[in-house]
Amino acid sequence: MRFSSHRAWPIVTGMALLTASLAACGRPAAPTSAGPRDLGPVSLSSFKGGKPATVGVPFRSRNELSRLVDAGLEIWYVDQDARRAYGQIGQEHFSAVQRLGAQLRVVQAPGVFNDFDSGYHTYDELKAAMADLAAKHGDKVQMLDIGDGWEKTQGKSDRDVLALRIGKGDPAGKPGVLFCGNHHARELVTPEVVLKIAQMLVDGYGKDADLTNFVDNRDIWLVPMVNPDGHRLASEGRDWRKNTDLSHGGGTSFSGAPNGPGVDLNRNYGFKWGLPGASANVSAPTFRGSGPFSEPETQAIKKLVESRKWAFLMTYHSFSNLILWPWGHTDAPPPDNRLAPIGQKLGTLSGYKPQQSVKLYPTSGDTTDWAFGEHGILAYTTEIGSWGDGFDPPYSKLPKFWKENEPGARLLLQLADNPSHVFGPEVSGATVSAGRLTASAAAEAVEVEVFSGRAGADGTGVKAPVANGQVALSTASFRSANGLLLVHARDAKGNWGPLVSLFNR
Ligand code: 0X9
Ligand code: ZN
Repeated sequence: MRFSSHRAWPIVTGMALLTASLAACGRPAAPTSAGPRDLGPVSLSSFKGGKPATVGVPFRSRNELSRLVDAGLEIWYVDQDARRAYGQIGQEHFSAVQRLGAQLRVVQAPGVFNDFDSGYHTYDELKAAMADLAAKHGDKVQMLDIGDGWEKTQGKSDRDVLALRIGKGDPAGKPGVLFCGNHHARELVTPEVVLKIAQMLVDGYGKDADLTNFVDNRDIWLVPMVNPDGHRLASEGRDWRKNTDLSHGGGTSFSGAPNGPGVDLNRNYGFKWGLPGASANVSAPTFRGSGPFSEPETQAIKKLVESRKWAFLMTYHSFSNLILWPWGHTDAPPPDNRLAPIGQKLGTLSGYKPQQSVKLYPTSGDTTDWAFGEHGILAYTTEIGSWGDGFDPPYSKLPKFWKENEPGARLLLQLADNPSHVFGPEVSGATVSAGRLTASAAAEAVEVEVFSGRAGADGTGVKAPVANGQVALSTASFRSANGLLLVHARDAKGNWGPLVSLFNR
């Protein structure tokens, strides 16, 4: 049974609960510092029915890890402290990895493969849910077709890369924020989380002051399913990662998943494309494509990104509970001092580990290196879920993943009008009562300022001093159509902090 498409949060039936708890019992424990359970050395008999083996492998250096990836090891999880990588290897790559001298061990596979729980949206259901949001909230939500899946370009199927654009009024000049999901087909949680952001925004409009500010004063784009053709295979229970482009070779069969034809969309972006950290082998799970942006799906994102200016891009993946930022292709620190501190905040809010992405393993041609390297967009990857969750956790875990990721999505929307606000002091507990705004401010705050309706340039608002961490000011003179007040604090060095919204009522 599938739940009706417009209801992304199905009422959990008794049966679904029972299934979820059974699944939870059968799931192997998340890796401890000792890692997933060791099941012995890898041999040819580890590839049961020609299927890839789940493996662990020690490595000494990042370059060594890179060489293993180039030889066909697909990494899912890296234990940096123990210097062990865990993932999957297909039989066809086994000898190449062995030739590098790697000590491959079979380990307990992650998660329970649920074969696409009925709560997850198929492409058709997602499209219907997006259309429904646009139909019900036409004043603030638009659904747009931003490009084709590869199959559509061949007349083989009809799947598009679909986007929601959320914002009220003329978007010109408003800060742009882009959220993407599902570059990798089997990472099932990721389109759901992006759809949840859209639902949060429309549900909270007029009720939650921050969300009202975001809808009124941001140009928010959501592309929940960048890889709709691949997702179809995943929704049929296949362990698929890439798109389904057959034009580069690699055969026509998807039964050797995740090896086989298709391009890794997260290696196909045109910045430092072709450097180590992506495979030139068509059948490998990290095949980079025949050239930068060889795929219609990445072309769709390129066209969208190049259509306006953006403050942030967030792309959701699974799994490993990580927050990652550029660079992924080099150890060099990224030339923007805001990337790391905002990434650290995202880490604190989600409970995930924040790090520069190359520290996980090197990649070239990924979304965030391109968005940042080519366009200066502050771009992040979030890897949702633990080893125990795998790529296909029970749908009943969605509320947990949303709880972990909602605050980070809000942070990016909040900072979008000036990401440097990450360096300033925070304001908390702001309320308006009987015509007076009161709030607390971080210890280093010396002054606050208030804007009405939408934020102005730093330093141009109505000022009030901070005394003993407290602020009080009359709101009688503030009037705006949306009833919003926006308040933030400044430290003695002149750094203004993030703007907090509240209703002047
Ligand atoms: O390898 C990827 O594309 C991402 N991980 S996943 O398991 N979802 O496939 C991570 C990309 C981030 N970039 C780097 N680690 N350099
Ligand atoms: Zn991924």
